[in-house]
Amino acid sequence: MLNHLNCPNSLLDLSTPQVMGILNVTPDSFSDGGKFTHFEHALEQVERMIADGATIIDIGGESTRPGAAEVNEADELARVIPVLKAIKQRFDILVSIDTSKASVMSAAIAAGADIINDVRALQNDGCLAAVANSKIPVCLMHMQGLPSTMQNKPSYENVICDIMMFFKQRIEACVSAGIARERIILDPGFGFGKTMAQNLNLLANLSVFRELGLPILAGLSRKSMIGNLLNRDVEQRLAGSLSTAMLAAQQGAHIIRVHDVQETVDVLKVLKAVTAHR
Ligand code: 8Y4
Repeated sequence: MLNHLNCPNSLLDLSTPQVMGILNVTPDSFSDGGKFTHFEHALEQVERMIADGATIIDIGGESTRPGAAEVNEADELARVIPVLKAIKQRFDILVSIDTSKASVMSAAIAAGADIINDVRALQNDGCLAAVANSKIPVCLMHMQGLPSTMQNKPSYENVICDIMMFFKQRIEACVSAGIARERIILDPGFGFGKTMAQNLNLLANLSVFRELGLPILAGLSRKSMIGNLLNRDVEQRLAGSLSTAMLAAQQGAHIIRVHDVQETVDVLKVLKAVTAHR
């Protein structure tokens, strides 16, 4: 039913799950030790992710891991915009910008961003208007609480129903602000204010969100739920991450956000080959 996402300058095929490669440009990112803050290294990383089969590159200049400090606007702009411009100049690839600040959204849109990825689902001041003033799609992610405190006693009546209600409210807010429904991607926000049981429940029931008829994005790569489940440090979570990618895709996720692009693309090829024989 959902066959593509309409980005103004190109159509993203969603008939088969797509891989979004993570490019971190935060100096304190504990996953990559900060080495990608260097511009040239960031571009090499992008080139490799494209060669490995990523169709979207997600650039984040604000660390949203639990307990992370907030980043000021000037630093975030300085980290994200030059990398965005260089990628759009050198490569034919969709770029999403992971930000919750209206000023960064507007600057990124002006610099050629294809998608806004907001873990706060456009709830900060000016964000609805910033996206409404463009033609590009937006990913609305669910988070309970804020990164500094979100893992301290997350609580839901029913995690699936509560997130479904949140999606319906945010879709309505977007449509009222002038963001067409066709421009919206939904993401339940694995690890963002959720216990292990709530994350597992979400992954087991991800297909429920298909009833909203919008593309679904899932981000589980290297997250704590995998580390805690398997008792693995962050650099030893590849097998766990790949299994969650397979599960999410099998439940109908359209976009999988990952660090390990080559391995995830292989996993999705296997799924696609088998699905063709159903
Ligand atoms: C190791 C490396 C352990 C990274 C944890 C992490 C999502 C997202 C993030 C997501 C969407 C992260 C920006 C958290 N997660 N955006 N962003 N969906 N749409 N942690 O799940 O990757 S940052």
